[in-house]
Amino acid sequence: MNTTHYHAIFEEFQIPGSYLDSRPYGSGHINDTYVVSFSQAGTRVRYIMQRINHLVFRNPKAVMENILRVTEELHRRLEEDQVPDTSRRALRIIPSREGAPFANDKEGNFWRCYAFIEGAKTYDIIQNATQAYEAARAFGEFQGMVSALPGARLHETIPNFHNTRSRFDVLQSAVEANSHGRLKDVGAEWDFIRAHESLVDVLIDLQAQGNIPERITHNDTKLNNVMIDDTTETGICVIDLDTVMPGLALYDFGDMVRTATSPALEDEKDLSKVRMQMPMFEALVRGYLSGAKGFLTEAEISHLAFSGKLITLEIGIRFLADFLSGDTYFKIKRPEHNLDRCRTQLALVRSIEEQEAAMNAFVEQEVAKK
Ligand code: ADP
Ligand code: GN1
Ligand code: MG
Repeated sequence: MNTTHYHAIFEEFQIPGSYLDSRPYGSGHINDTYVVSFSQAGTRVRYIMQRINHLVFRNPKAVMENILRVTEELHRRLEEDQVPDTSRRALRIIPSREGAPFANDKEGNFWRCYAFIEGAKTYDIIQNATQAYEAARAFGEFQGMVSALPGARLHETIPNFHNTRSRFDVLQSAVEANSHGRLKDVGAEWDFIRAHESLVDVLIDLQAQGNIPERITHNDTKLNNVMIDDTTETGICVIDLDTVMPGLALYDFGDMVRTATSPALEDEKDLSKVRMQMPMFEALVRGYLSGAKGFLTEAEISHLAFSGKLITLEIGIRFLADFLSGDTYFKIKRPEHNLDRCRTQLALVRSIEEQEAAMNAFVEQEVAKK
């Protein structure tokens, strides 16, 4: 990062002490994230500074309004429940000098600043079943803690974000447009997705029939959006709150299955490494139910395994649509990056299908236990 240029933005926030240094941070696909250090009475204190991607989030003010409400509610609940170490258990927004939850730079970009959660990390690949359990418990508890958020309905920061029918239709249009001449490279992937088209309406129909309720959900429950404490290995803090908005609980569980059951990276080229590992799924189910069982309906519980398959298919659809449209949405580091990502998703869908009966049997058995 050009520190001379960005130095100005640090000064817009209520951060005491003197600036030390900064560097790009994390492996998110959307925002630009930096870790920034300040010297405060001789101590190095770190912050996370993020430029919100306003091509993805068209209304950054609405995003920050949501996040402010949600983080205030989380801190209130944590304090009410007298949970120890509350300052590390929910994101804390550092306000701008004007008292806003964001600041603008000269180009009109929106920046925000969070206190850095020290002594914890995020993982791109699951290391063990304890992490799966902890991530799922943390996301489940998160849903519980924001369920009674007072005030108006949250803004939909990205409309139709998990509308799998509309995601499918967008891909179909990208196939028809073939704007970058890439359709010839994706025949097998498009065939696979087309053969699975009927899946995309299942949750939408269940919601329309009143069998699955709208809730406040996180909507981006990637494994690397929960911080795991270095010492205790507990899921200490749910982060990346840009997409917290009305949604279905199953979107959250499904994305955990997508990102926490396979031992391969999302962009792994060797597809033989991609697989749904049953012990990780079992840990996710146990962790999620420990945090969320109190409020889940029967229809939600019976679609836990299905949601993993659906959300993995959905993200595969999104990666393929972005590849066909010239890679305008997800950050890429190589020409076929989005296609590689799509392929891992479809391989994981296959692996889930092979084990879906066993996954469902496990859920039933767990629910019957308690
Ligand atoms: P993106 O939307 O681009 O995924 P995230 O908000 O997830 O951005 O941030 C990217 C990475 O930065 C995270 O995966 C995490 O490792 C790190 N990170 C974000 N917020 C914090 C924080 N408050 N404390 C420590 N690390 C953080
Ligand atoms: C993006 O921001 P990040 O990297 O946590 C994306 C998710 C996708 C994910 C795929 C706002 O998540 O929806 O599932 O990439 N976020 C947005 O890795 O589109
Ligand atoms: Mg993230």
